[in-house]
Amino acid sequence: MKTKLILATLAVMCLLTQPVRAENSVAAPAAKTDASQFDKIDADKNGKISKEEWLAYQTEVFSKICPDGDSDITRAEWNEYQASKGSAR
Ligand SMILES: [Ca+2]
Ligand SMILES: [Ca+2]
Repeated sequence: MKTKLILATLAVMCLLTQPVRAENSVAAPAAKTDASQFDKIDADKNGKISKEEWLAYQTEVFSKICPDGDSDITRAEWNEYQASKGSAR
């Protein structure tokens, strides 16, 4: 009798852990995305992001947020960029 109770408890515990495993598998692609972003920033592909590579990347991002090229990001430009990022996902 006691063995059946233990087996039933283990079965319930296995069922309860299933959703946690599903969430973990969802997190894996996000880590992969970060790695591909690293590769994108690492322009010379030496496995390190130099300050120059980082600043070049940030300059590229700045240009995307500020398409009029006036060296200032207005709140409207920021909001438009954020909205475009949201729609791209
Ligand atoms: Ca590099
Ligand atoms: Ca601007």
